[in-house]
Amino acid sequence: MEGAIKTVVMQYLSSARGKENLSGKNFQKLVQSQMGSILSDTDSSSAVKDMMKGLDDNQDGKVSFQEYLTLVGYLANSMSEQKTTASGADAPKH
Ligand SMILES: [Ca+2]
Repeated sequence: MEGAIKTVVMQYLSSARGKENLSGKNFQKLVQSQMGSILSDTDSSSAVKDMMKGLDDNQDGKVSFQEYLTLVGYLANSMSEQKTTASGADAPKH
């Protein structure tokens, strides 16, 4: 459990490269490298962009840690409801 939380935090920090927010490009890399098997459409950059827009509460074009946690929470929720399958969950949309 602690290891999982640490992974969530460290993945964000290393993807953000010392910045406070993830750029669109770094967000895409993170999603594709770390969430490819539980999210569908991660190979599509337009789908990832749409997902990022849905997460981007303050609409600054970047993903803050809080916004990233929204995605993590969404995925955790999907898993708990067993909606996440091998074929992947739909990306969160607003
Ligand atoms: Ca944002």
